[in-house]
Amino acid sequence: STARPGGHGTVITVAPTGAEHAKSDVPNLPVTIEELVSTAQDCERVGASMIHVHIRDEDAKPSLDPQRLKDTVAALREQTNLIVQLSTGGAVTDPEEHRLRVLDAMPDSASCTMGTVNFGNDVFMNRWEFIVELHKGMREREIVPEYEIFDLGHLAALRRLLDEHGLPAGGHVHLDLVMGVPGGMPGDTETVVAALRMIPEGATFSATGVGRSTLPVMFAALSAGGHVRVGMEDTISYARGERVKDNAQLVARAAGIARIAQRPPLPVDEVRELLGVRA
Ligand code: KMH
Ligand code: ZN
Repeated sequence: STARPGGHGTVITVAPTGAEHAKSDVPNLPVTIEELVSTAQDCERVGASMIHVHIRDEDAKPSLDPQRLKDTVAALREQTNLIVQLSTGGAVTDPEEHRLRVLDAMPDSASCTMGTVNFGNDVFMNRWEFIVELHKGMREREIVPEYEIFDLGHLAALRRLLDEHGLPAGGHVHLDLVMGVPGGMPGDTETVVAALRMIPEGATFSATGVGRSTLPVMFAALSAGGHVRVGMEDTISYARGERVKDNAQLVARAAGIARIAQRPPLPVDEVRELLGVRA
């Protein structure tokens, strides 16, 4: 992956909101379109090139409302230069048809989770046929997928998907290792190394460590040539006993670590080229 456009730089994705934290528990979580845009701008300024978006409704509850998704994509496109990635994962309770409909909001990119996984006390359901529908739906719309890998078996499923159904829009494969979810793979160096052997040839990968695995996963991913995803979807604690101030604080820390690793944050236009996302 290091010989591709983008050289040795790092793609920093911010996942500012997610579907799991309640606004009442985490008051600084961005939930309105205005809060999301302002967070996105702050994160862009300190080194993010892509934003992984979950939206919330008027009551700050997770939502997949089609009009609100379209308005969010439009607002982020108008007011930032970030690559806009919508979550098709939604919340664990979202039905498949609502998750598929996310693609009609026409983001630059969308997530595609590569298998079912226990998710804390819940089950995050991703049937094979649903995965195939998402993959094809994205290709028809020229949306670039980011394959979400919660467990090592999901990498075997990704190989099967590419073998049976071909490459995604843009011709490049990018995936994200989501590590440390209770029920999924652990967030540690050994597991990053195990994943490396199963990542398809020529693919790029980022990694995100949930909760206290945030920093170990970031260091392991950077040293293995990977990219990073950070944000309050995955981490609300900055250090032991210290809450995250805002998403930009997490992006700024990742950018600093990436620079120290001689893997500086990549500008958005280079990331578009790297991932095959249209300008
Ligand atoms: N909220 C999780 C159940 C994704 O965005 O694609 C799923 C998730 C993955 O966050
Ligand atoms: Zn997500």
